[in-house]
This record gives sequence, structure tokens and C-alpha cells, in this order.
Amino acid sequence: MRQVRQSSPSLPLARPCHAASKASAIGVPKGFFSRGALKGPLTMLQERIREIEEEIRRTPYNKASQKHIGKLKARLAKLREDARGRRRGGRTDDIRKAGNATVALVGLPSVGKSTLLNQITETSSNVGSYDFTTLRAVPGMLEHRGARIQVLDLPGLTWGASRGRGRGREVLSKVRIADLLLLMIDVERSDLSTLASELAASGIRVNEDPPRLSLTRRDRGGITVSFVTLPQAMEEDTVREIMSEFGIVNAELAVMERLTPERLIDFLAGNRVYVPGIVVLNKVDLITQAEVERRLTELRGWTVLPISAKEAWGLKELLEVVYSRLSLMRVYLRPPGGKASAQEPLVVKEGAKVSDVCRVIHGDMAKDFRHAKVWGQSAKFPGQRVGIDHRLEEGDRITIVTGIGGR
Ligand SMILES: Nc1nc2c(ncn2[C@@H]2O[C@H](COP(=O)(O)OP(=O)(O)OP(=O)(O)O)[C@@H](O)[C@H]2O)c(=O)[nH]1
Ligand SMILES: [Mg+2]
Repeated sequence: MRQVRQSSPSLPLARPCHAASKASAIGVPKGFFSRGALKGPLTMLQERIREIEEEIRRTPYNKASQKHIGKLKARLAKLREDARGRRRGGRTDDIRKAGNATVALVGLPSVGKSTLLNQITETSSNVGSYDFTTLRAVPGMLEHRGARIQVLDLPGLTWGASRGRGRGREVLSKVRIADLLLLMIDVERSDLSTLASELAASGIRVNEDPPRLSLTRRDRGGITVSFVTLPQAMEEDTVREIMSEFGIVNAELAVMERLTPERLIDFLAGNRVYVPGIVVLNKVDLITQAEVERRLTELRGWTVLPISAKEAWGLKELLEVVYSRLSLMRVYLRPPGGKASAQEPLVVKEGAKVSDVCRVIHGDMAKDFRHAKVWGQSAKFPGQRVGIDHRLEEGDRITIVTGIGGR
């Protein structure tokens, strides 16, 4: 493991005393050579984090303390961010997104991530009966319903990953590029809590909508908050306090949801990732059907796909759910003047506009765009003439007319 760590320097204990005695002689302020001054910045950050966590735990939550706790939570989030930044380093493989969407396999070691990748793609990733067989991200590609879906097999995630244990940070940075997470567990390691807490600690929000807030910065006037959604549990003062912790002095914040300090902090921190996730329960070949049912009940609230990667059970169902969760749709191009549409679909995100299709075909196409003609669900009548902002629907056929081509 090649990890750059910034821990406290391992100086012999006698050294600080020696330095301190010299300090008074050369006029260095008293206390400069205290133990704290010799600690690495990361250790000091961690101590500060623990202190604030403790203070939050100790302070009873009520109307009077809400503002103070809000401030502490904001401070804590920033310190944690800082600590994460300092720990950065280690190797990150340069994996680019490819295909129409990217799916990441995330799970504890040995749950069968590589076995699954090998089953659903042409790629071959090492499989082993020991933990941490996969040491770096392995990308594969699968095709389903005309969509090319990139699948990332990642090293096993463990407790402490968000703080850099194992290949934690590398794994979590790959997770951030995914459009969908397959949270993989197996019948022996079926606990989701480690996974969930490591993802949460590194700013990855699974199955959560981004905060519905809108911030407009101003030159003066302080902070104004308008609660569009009512009732609210958070006081306006608490909102202001948290915002000022983030250095915001003049701004207008519109709140369109029932706000919590955590959601506001996530919004202000700005680097959170909101990604859908489904649970894949692997190795069901090792348990009875009744036991599978029991596990599904335990995981109520999640979409769970029971599979056996080894025996190739449940893989078709899994791919269907992956495809639908990725919210993709197919549109077919019809050349200007031509009658038939292309056989091969163009895969775009659900709700895509004509402009998105232009972008997929060619980066500059939108610039030369004149109009489009649409046949299918989104058209009022076959061949309706539409503009670049027209929203398309599954199975639509479309002709794009540019300034360079025919008019
Ligand atoms: N019985 C059974 N064993 C499986 C299944 N899937 C994987 N295994 C076994 O589980 C072990 C671990 O499989 P891997 O695919 O290497 O697991 P991994 O999650 O990629 O592990 P790491 O790379 O170490 O994180 C191997 O011995 C596999 O043969 C399954 O569906 N059923
Ligand atoms: Mg593996």
C-alpha cells in the first residue's frame, strides 16, 4: 500500500522539553513548543474534530441550542473536509467514463463483485477466495437494450475506507463518477451499515435528492432567508449561522424543502454526490428460498436483487433493473428526406431534449441547428417541427436539420 500519511512527527520525547527550555532563552513565546505545536496538522485536525463531536453529543438539542449546534455541525463538516484533503494522495487509476452510463460495484471484500463483472461483461477480473483480490478498478462494458453500460469492478471497501484505509479513497473516488451504485452484499456478509456509513462519510448520498435550495449572492444587505416550504423545523437564525460559517455574508437563500442542518451543510459544501443505488444480494445458491425471503424482509426499504453470480442466477432481472434505474431512453435518427429510421438506437438520458441528441451526435451540431422533425410519443402529430429545447420520449424518431445540410 503506497499511502502518503501526515502523522505526528515521531520525535524523541526528550526533544520538546529541550526545545522548550531553549525557547525562553531566545524569546520564543511561551507554549510555542507545547506538545500541540509538534503534532502534525492532521492529528490536530482530528483532535479538533473529536472535540466538536463530543460537544455536539453533550449539548441537548432544543430551540435555544439549535443555532449553536448548527454552527458546530458546519464547523465539523469543514474540518472533516479539510482532514480528507490532507490525507489525499495514494494512487488513483485514471478511469474515464465510457458508454451511455457508468455503474459501480461497491461492497465489502469477497462478496463476489469480480465474479459478477466477469458474468455480465466480456472483461476478466481476478476472482479469489481471499479478501482484497481486486487491487485496482477494473472497467468492463455490457450492452443491454441498445445501451452500452460501463461497469466498474472496485477493490473491496472496508470500515475506515473514507479515512483512507485499504484502497478506500481510490474506491470512493471511482464511486463518485458512477450514475448508479450496485451495493453488493452476500449471504454471509449481509450488513449494509459499513458500506452506507463509509459512503456517507465521503460525501456520497445514496438514493437522496439534492437539496432544493437556491442561493443568490449579493453585494450587500446581509443574509435573507425565504422559506417557500412550510412549516420548517429550522430557525432562520440557525440557517444564517451555518451560512456565515461558510463565509457567506450577503446572500438570499430560498428554501423549497423541509430543511435540516445536514442538508444545508451538504448544499453549501457543494461537493456532495447524489447517486441512486440498489442492493445486490449475492451467493443465494448457498441458502434456501425461505432464507432468501427472510433476507429480503430485513432489507425492506431497499430495492434488492437476489443473485448467484457464480451460477448466473437472477442476472437478467438485475440487468433490467439496472437499465430502468439508469433512466435511459432510446431515440432513432431518421436522415433528412429519408423514410426509414436507423436500426441502431441512440441512447440518451430520460427527459433528454433535442439539444442532448445533437450533443451525442456531434459537439458542434447544436450551433448549426435549424429545426428538427419528430415522430413518436413526444410529437403532437407525425413529423411535427420542433425546436432545440423540445423534450423527447422513449422510441421517438427524429430528423435534425442543420444550416449546413438541407433546409
Ligand atoms: N457460492 C458462491 N460463491 C461465489 C459467488 N460469487 C462469488 N463467489 C466466490 O466468492 C469468492 C470471492 O469472489 P470475488 O468475485 O473475487 O469477490 P470480490 O468481491 O471481487 O472480492 P475482492 O476483490 O477481494 O473485494 C470466490 O471464491 C468466488 O468463487 C456465488 O454466487 N456463489
Ligand atoms: Mg474483486
